[in-house]
Amino acid sequence: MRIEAIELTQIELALKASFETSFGTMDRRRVILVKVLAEGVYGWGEASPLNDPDYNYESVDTAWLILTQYLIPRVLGRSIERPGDAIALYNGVRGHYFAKSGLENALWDAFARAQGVPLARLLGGVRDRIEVGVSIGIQKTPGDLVRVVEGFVRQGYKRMKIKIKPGRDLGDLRAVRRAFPDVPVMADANSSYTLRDVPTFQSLDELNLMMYEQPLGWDDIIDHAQLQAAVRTPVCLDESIHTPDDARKAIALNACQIINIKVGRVGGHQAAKEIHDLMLTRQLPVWCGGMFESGVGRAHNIHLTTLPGYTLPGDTSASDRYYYEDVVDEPAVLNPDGTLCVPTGPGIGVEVLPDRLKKYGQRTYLARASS
Ligand code: OSB
Ligand code: MG
Repeated sequence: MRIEAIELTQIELALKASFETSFGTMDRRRVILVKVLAEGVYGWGEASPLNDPDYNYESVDTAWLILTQYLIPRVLGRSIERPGDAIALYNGVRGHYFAKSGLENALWDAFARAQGVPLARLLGGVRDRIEVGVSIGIQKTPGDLVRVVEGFVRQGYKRMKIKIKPGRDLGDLRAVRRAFPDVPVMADANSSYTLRDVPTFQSLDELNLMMYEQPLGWDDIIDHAQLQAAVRTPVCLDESIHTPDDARKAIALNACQIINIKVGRVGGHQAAKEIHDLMLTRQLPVWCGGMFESGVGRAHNIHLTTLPGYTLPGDTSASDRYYYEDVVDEPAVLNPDGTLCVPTGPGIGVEVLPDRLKKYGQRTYLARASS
């Protein structure tokens, strides 16, 4: 398939409720939508680093720069046989996986559309619905948190992920546990603790949480192994896993028992699949993380989650949990049993609405191959 044109649109959507984590508060979400045109078909991807470089080193502006200056010039006019072949064309560009995933995932969508099959089929998916949970930001008080959790439990979400930071951990999680003794609950620290906090995690062990997500350094796997050896609750890595090699090393060191796979953080579906396959052969569970994606990235997450190793509910909540209005038709809607349906049309199975791109677009870029 020859890559003939690539179009970028940066959009900005207002969040229904601001989202506080250990690294800051977010009210508006900017992402870059990537459209690829190739031999009569198109495909959509989404580059979704955070607005600012506070989750990892990428931001929306660095992704725009890397896409326009380094990735697009390397793939434009080139022919590839499989979507993952694009990686070899820009492998010389180190890191910047969110930028790369926007491009690679647009190619996955285009290949699936060209074959007339849902992306899930191309990826090797085995489910037509996926179980989902919700990620809940730090609230003003533990009482407020319990009320927010209650709302999501009522809607049917399968597990509650609570953001924590030093000083906002035991009190908040004990309050949630007291109110909901049987609901699956986990905690995400976004790298806000150090090994000095091991006793805090040993105390949290009493609450029977599903896992501690990324408690320590954003690029660490050594200290996490020390923490895992000191606690009963499984450690799950998010920020630290950028490549299949990172996953292999983390497992070899016993730094975690679970991995949160974010397709953007690892550069696209090819690497996400390799990490999934590695974990499956080790009989270790994975789940699909999220980055407050728009409808394009959300659809990619949903198709990815159909692979057999995604045995824990992911962070891909319904569209109305984040935004008043999405940029795609149909938006993802929560079923009463806490699942999302996998779109059945070709590719990602949702269509980007041109009027919404106009309404929420901030800048565009178009590059065409010379014929
Ligand atoms: O650490 O998983 C995270 C959102 C933005 C950046 C990092 C994270 C998150 C979430 C929310 O937890 C996931 C989602 O609902 O899309
Ligand atoms: Mg996380």
